[in-house]
Amino acid sequence: QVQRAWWKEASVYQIYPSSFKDSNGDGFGDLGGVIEKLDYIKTLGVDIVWLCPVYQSPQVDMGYDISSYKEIDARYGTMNDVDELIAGLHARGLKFLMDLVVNHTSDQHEWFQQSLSSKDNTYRDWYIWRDPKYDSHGNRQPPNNWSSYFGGSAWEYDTTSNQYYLHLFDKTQPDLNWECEEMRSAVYETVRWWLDKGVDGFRLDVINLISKDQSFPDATVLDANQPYHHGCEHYANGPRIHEYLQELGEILDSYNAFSVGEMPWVSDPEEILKVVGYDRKELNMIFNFDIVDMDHGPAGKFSPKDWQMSDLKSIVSKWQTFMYGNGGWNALYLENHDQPRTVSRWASDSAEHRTLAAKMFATFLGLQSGTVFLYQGQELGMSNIPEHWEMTEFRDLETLNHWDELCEIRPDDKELQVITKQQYHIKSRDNARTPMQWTSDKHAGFSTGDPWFRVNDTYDICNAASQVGVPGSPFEYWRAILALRKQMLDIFVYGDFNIIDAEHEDIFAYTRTFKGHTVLVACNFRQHDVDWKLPTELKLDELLISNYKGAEMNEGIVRMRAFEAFAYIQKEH
Ligand code: TEU
Repeated sequence: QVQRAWWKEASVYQIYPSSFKDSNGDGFGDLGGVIEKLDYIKTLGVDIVWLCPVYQSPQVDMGYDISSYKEIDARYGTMNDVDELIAGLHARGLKFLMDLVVNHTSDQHEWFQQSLSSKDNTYRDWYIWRDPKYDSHGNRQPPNNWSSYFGGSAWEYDTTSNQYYLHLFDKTQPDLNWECEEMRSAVYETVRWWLDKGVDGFRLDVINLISKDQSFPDATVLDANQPYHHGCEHYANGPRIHEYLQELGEILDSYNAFSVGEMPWVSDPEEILKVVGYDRKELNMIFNFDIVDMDHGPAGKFSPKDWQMSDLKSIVSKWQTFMYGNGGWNALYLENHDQPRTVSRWASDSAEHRTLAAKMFATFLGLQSGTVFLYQGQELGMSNIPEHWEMTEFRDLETLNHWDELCEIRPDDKELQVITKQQYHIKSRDNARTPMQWTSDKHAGFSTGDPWFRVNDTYDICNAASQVGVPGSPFEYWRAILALRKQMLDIFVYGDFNIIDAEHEDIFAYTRTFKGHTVLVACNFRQHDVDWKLPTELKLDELLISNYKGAEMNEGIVRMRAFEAFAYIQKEH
């Protein structure tokens, strides 16, 4: 018997504020814009809104570099706007999640400025400082060989103190030292401060990276041509992670708050169960990266790799079954502000197939076991930035740093440059960050000014105004999926999950079962018809939802049309 909890029954809508809605015409989305669109969000049928960081920030990494935890960046508005937003959400029965980034701060944060100022400042120990190493020629080297996720070494040298500080992300994002008790207290105090303000919970940025192996060992060298290496084995779910998460979890639990932790580079479900196990009181759920890393090639995210249906099936099956059977819980997602658009990445964004594919993915994801996360624009079937856009249109530091490094290291390798550019068009984070498409008016109704990031060319055919209330639209389809979860909580939230026809290369099918009731969900991931032999124990009895009019069946064979998806409930026979 699975434990019931309100956060298991909820669905979440994620807002990337810069690109959501601009209310003052400066070209950046803002809090006023979010407030304007609360009824839209309510109509969709979600229960919780997760807002990406709006804290004061130099915006080197779009707000994931926080310079003050208790101030709002002027780009987004004021603290009054936050209060108004919380009140507006609560008045509609919606809950509010802040995005909390406490693995690192901005280098402009007062804590870091103090820490940097001298070796004996009381804040020195709030960040991770280490002495240089020296090679056999006496040349100064960083303390170890770890790479930063945004390029180069993970260590930055400070001449004044002759020490390096650690930054797993950009050099303007120094890592906090969780070994330091005063620092932890300050973080916990911040968490309480926001909860007291009326925030209902947090999405915790890279929260599994906070505990590092204190001997800071070198990373294993997988590619000897690279100067720096992925050191995650020494800090992803590191030595003291559960201790810290229990301290944090105790506070969250005392407020009955919602928590979802971002947890890259850990795929061991036993380890994750220690975080999300119902009785562990660490976090409610985490984002794992197995699906979204499926098409990352051997040389990293921006190298090509074809994914196989069998990969997807074993990943989904693993998490669904393991968590269900062991008192854990899943966060279900395909998109967020770091991931490209699903229709373009794994299906088709052609005029003919885009909306079918969007609805197929809604069926695939939305009827699984877990809490559903929808990212702004996903409910409209928004697609990646168009192929003809040049490098000058890209904005994200991850892509831009990667490109600069590539051009520097391999200036003459034109072929690699072409391949890599294609990969940006498939996987760059920028694909998710183009402004929200509200209408077919100028700038897609996102802003009256010049948008900070170019609006996707598709806005005339893909926008909210042409979808809300329009039968057959991706928006209305998502709305129906979320409503179905609510109407049939026992099956869709608490029911058992089973993969059907596990070997099939084209059809992703599963059942959800609760106390003798079974729903069959089937999705054709291909752009063409697939004849699927319905397993004999299953029947197409009563149609719950489909992106076509219902299945076409002949003598036990279902002809599944391009990107067709459906759910049927079985009658008792
Ligand atoms: O992301 C961390 C992360 O692990 C990756 O998804 C990262 O964004 C990148 O795509 C690796 O290829 C979180 C935030 O979601 C991201 O926006 C921030 O840039 C990052 O942490 C640093 O705070």
